[in-house]
Amino acid sequence: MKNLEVAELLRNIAELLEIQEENSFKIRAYEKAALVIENLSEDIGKVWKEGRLEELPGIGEALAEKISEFLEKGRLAYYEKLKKEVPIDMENLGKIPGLGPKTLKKLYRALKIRDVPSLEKAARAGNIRNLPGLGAKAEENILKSLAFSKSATRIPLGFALPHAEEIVARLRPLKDVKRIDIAGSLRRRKDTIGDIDLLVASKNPAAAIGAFASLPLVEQVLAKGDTKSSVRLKEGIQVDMRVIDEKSYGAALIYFTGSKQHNIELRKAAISKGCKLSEYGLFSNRTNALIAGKTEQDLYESLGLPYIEPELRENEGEIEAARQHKLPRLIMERDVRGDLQMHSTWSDGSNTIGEMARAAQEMGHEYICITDHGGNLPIANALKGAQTKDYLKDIEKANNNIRGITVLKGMEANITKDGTIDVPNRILKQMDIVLGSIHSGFKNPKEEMTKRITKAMENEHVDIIAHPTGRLINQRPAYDTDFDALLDTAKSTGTVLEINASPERLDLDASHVRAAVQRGVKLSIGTDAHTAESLKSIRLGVFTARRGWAEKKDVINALPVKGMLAQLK
Ligand code: DGT
Ligand code: CA
Ligand code: CA
Ligand code: ZN
Repeated sequence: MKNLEVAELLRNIAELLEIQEENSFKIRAYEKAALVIENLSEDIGKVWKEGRLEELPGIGEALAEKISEFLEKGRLAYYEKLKKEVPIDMENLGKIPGLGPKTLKKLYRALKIRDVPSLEKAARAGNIRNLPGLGAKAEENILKSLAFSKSATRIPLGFALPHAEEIVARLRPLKDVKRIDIAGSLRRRKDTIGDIDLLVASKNPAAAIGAFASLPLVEQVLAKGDTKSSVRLKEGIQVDMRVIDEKSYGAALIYFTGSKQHNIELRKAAISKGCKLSEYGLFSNRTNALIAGKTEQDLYESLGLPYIEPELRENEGEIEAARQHKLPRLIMERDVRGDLQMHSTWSDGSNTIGEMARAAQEMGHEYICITDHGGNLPIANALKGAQTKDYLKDIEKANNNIRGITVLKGMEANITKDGTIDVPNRILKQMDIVLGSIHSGFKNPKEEMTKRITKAMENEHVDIIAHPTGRLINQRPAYDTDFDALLDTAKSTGTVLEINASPERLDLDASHVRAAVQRGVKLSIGTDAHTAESLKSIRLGVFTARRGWAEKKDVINALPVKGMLAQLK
């Protein structure tokens, strides 16, 4: 789909027009169209081919013509002309979070900043803090944003995992592969990964490596040695594979799972016991004998520790907790009994309520909550007040007709700029679950964002704050909030915070989950699925919960339906 590309084009045009101080109606028209297309659930290419561009809200003849030209030719003459007129590299500077055209214009006038390198140079040199209206805080934010843009080359967990699993599934049956596991940050279920690491036990490393390097998914073999190889997949991801003898497999799995910091701490623990730890095993200093190495359990045990789950291995207190036998009993995929956020054809989803419910029932869910968009969100085809009755009837119908699953009535309502909910209480009241979420105004100052969300939490109808930080992995950083204040209000109002399991969100992230768990704030896991297929991403939410040290008791949808509903306001 070219939707994001077209949205970016329109947004770039809006920014260029703003720098040129064009008429604000014109600028807003481009911005609005960008938002519409970004949130469109169908392929813009398809809409164009079917001649329906002008049916989209906010897209008139002139815009439709420009979008057509871009889709047809891959470029837009009007945009190229604008770019030539403006000496600033908006395409790249505009991608840096928090840098709007107004700021860029200032930076250009004062410091001749026209591209990313000149921006970085000026920020590092401390030249930005002295500009009127910018200051030290702005300079710091610019440096942070530059770091964010650089880290955006990492691969989202939900994209990498299926590729790794496919490789494992192809190699596992081979006779030269005795054991195989995903290792590295992917095994730790980090939200983004640098590369995929695989570990194999084999008596014939050459054969295992040969099979790996000739997999159909492989685009290029980057390195091929006796016991290790690196390849690049057609999807652009690098995969490192290491082959090791079975007697060292557990030690190697610990070593290559990492994190590096966790390993360093384990090595210290080994030294204090008069031993040496490497990827080959735990050895006695005195006799050089192998003490443990075949399994991870043996090895942790020999270090005087219980087994530590991979998601916890970040050297963030897990070794200390293990020593004191205070490790959490992490929630598991099978503990989750339902999915608390999804959309249907009643708003911007692609499947009917019945199709969503059937797919969820097949996955083994005991219940789901349909949470179509309500309120003032034309881009997501939000439900109008008058549709509520039929919407709820449709949910009831699915609930009655589909056996083995409870279908709950829900709505995802917007938190407006001042923190009110843009759906009337008489409608909210009819729902089993109301999600409150932010879909606009992401760049408001910290105090305002915090106020918006805490005010929404104080609404007696809002049960869950959906995607509470608004981050989109690699695309948009979390909006600025006082997260401790959010936790305080969540706690005092009994509002649940969502772990949005959608592969591009994972919001809350692990560190926020951990803070919520410590504060005793309850969590929910929801896929935010817009298709039946994406219901499967529920596991990404569970992984994130686990990385945040969450137990079954912390997550409301690990409860049976009655108990879960009893946890709400
Ligand atoms: P990534 O790929 O950037 O998301 O992060 P990781 O953790 O997967 O790191 P990677 O792929 O460089 O290496 C995989 C694991 O191998 C890492 O988690 C720990 C281990 N490892 C790599 N280099 C070192 C090292 O220099 N010292 C120690 N102790 N372990 C290492
Ligand atoms: Ca890695
Ligand atoms: Ca690696
Ligand atoms: Zn949403």
